[in-house]
Amino acid sequence: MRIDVVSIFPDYLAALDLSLVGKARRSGLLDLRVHDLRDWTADRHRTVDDTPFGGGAGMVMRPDVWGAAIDSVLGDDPEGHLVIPTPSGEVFTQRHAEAFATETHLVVACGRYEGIDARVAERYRAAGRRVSELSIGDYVLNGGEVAALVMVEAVGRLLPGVVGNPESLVEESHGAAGLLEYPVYTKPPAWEGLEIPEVLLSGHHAKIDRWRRDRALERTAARRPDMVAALDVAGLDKHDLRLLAELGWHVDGGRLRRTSDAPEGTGSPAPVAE
Ligand code: JB8
Repeated sequence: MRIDVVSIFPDYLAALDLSLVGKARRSGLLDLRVHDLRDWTADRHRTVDDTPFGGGAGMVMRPDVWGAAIDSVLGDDPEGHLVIPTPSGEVFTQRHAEAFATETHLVVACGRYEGIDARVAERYRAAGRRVSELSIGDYVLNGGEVAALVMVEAVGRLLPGVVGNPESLVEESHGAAGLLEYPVYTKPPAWEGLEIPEVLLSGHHAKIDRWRRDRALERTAARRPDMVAALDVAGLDKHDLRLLAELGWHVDGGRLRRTSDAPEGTGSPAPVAE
């Protein structure tokens, strides 16, 4: 797979030489190219921004400079998919990462200031390109570079051959099960007066699997009630449903719903209003 990242701070992407993604690049599984947007400026000052039409604070990135950069890195590849990190985008999830990992060519356009002139996304969509405007979460960064790092790492680790043991991709949080991961432990078995759960030493694999699933359900109910509400009831067994009932969730119209007066989040009762 090829990924081009275009930025006015290409050094921000230096971390992609490291670790798993760096190894994928060196092995040839990932052809990752980082570019300086200013290489496509036409003036002596290498200007990439200007004042916003309609007024307002800050500066907006010029569409002509971005158009030249994007045309150049897309070349004649009809499959190139334009990805624009922006706090106004839809939220980037593991589902996006999985879909992107099946593609041949992504071009990630990292904006700064108040963002990129809206005609850039419009122009490539009008030309029949795939264009995805994506946010990595509900907070605001100073530019798209950190979001690009997140997306490249999330996609890169899913490319065939990149993660040594593909089984480690199966059970993880935000996978198909729709649950957070269970807690994990290693040596020493006693540390600072804390012991590991005894069942993990039992060698009883069915019991360990059940214990892990219970902990995953508890964590998900406490931390991510939105994920519990989105669970496919058909994928739950009677033990799951009994535990979820204890945690304040019941099946209603084929979906999980919070039982009224159920314990909130951490499992402690909701505070009573004064
Ligand atoms: C200017 O918060 B973000 C983000 C913020 C940005 C730009 C891109 C992404 C461009 N500010 O994900």
